[in-house]
Formats: sequence, C-alpha cells, structure tokens
Amino acid sequence: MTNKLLFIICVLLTGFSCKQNTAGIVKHETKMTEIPSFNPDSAYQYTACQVAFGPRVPNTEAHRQCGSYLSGELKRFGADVTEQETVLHTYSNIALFTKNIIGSFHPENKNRILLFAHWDSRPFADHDPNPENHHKPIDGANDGAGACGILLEIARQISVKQPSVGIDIIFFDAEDWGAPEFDINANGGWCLGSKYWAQHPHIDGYKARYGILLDMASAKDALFYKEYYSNMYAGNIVKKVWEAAQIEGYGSFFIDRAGGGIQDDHIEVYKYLKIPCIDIIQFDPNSSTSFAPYWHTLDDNMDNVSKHTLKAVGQTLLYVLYNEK
Ligand code: AHN
Ligand code: ZN
Repeated sequence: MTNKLLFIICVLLTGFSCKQNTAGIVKHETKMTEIPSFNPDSAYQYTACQVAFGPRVPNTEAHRQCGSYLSGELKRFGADVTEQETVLHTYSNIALFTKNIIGSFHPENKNRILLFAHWDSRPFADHDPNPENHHKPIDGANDGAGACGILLEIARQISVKQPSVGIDIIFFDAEDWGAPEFDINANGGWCLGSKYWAQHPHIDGYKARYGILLDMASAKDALFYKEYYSNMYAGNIVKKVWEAAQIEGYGSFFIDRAGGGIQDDHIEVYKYLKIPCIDIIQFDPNSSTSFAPYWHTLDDNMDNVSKHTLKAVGQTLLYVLYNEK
C-alpha cells in the first residue's frame, strides 16, 4: 500500500469516528443522552385517582385507601417500598395515624437523588371566601395530588428505562395540618411527616446528592419562582433545574426571579439530614398569601389541574435525572 493511500484511509477513518477542530485536536463525540418523554395524560390520571378517594386527611378512610393506592403504584413500577407508619401530634395535640411512603429504585446504587411531595390534603378550607367552608377539608388537587401524580409518572418512566442514578421517591404525610387562620392563637404544625422522616430516615445514615420537592406544581398558569431557601441551600440545583426547563421549552413556567421563602418539607430534610434541597412551588407575586387564589379553598379541585403544567414540570425533571451520571 502506498503512503498516500494509507493517508487517505486514515483521514477517512478519523473523519467518521471523531470531530476534528481547526487546531487539529481530535475531539471525541459525546453521545447525547436520550430523555424519555413524560406522559401528562398518565400523570393527570394518577392525580385524578387520588382526588377520587376524597380529601386525604389523616385518620380518614379516604386517607387509608389513597395510601394503599400510592404504595401499590410504586410497587407496580418496581420500587422497593417502605411504609413508615407513626402517630404524630398536631399543633392542637390531636393524634394522627400517619404514613410516609418511600419508593426506592436501585437501592444498591450509592449515587442517589431524592424526589418528594406531600400526599395528605388539608383538613380545613381556611382561606375559602365563604366562612361556612372554613372547617371543611379540601380536595387538594393541586396542593397534594398533582405533585404525587407527577412523581408516579416519573416512577413509571424509571420502570421503563433506568437512569444512571438511584432514585428515592417519598410521599410525605401530614404536611398540611398547620394551624388554620381561624385559630388565631395557634401557629405552626406544618410538615409533620417530613420532620419525622428527617429525624428517623428509613435507612440509617441515608444520603442523597440532592433533593427536589414538588408542591402545588400542577395548576394551570402556574409560575415557579426561585424560592428563597432553595437558593440558599442548593443554588446550583435551582440553576440546573431552571436551565433544564429552558432547554426543554418550559422557560415560561420557570421564572428566573427570586420568590419568597416558604416553610415547606424541604426545610426539614435540609435541617436534619443536610441534604441540599429545592422546592418547586407555584408562586403568585401579586397575591397576599404568595399562592394562587384557590389555595386552601374548596376550589383547589381537578378543574385547576393542567396537563400542560404537569408536562412542563415532569419533562424538566426527567431531563435533570437522565442527564445525571
Ligand atoms: C405555610 O403556609 C406556612 N407554608 C406553606 C406550606 C404548604 C401548605 N404547602 C402546601 N400547603
Ligand atoms: Zn396546603
């Protein structure tokens, strides 16, 4: 073989396998990870199923039935499920029979990411415009069910294609039993389930690289601002998630602006386990509560749940998870 011919073969081979820049440095092509497509119809169905049980207030039949439904779905998708049952006390010292539901995918993998949401619904519509409704429990379609619906669809996606990282999905109980507006001398009592788990994790020495909380993440026209504590505990994760939303085409939901600080389950997980956590939570800068007008009212029902928002949040999370190495 002539030298010239050998040279041509070499050039052709290099051309096919690698990219060559002008400086002549051979750069290997990095293969793009295929991101699964989040199915919003499926997430919507998981949300509607929870709401159909009725308000998931601890100590009620609807709560027990929905708890079994959520664990059953996680098992169906191949997770190792731990049901952490305990009695917790409300701000008013009522005993609640609670259950945190933990689904672990590939528990042997030490490289883990934690996803979480609360699955209980609020026992009082204390922000309802009609005072007669203040003592009635809410559907919690957006405040509870929607976020769990998104996480169940992510669980289903993991069952189809395993990401490189191990994932834990936790549905926390008793987030929404905080002191109501009408109880003027009372305060506190939020996030009881997450506080208990953070103090007694299902695995001794539980570790995850970071955690993502979804709360009120399913309503139509939802906007997600960069929540104050999320930026403080895990600014790099906020950045990663907001960039992922841009890349996937959902930048109109994920606003590059600071939101207020919100007392939520991510605070407990960070406080006791020091896992950097963020909260993806709907924020309304023009509302006195920071939340949507139907927050903690009887109008937090399926009419406000939007497949477009479910897709925006779910697809953004899949992008983040499947790009982790
Ligand atoms: C407070 O209202 C103090 N925190 C909001 C936590 C919450 C309630 N998320 C959903 N419902
Ligand atoms: Zn709530």
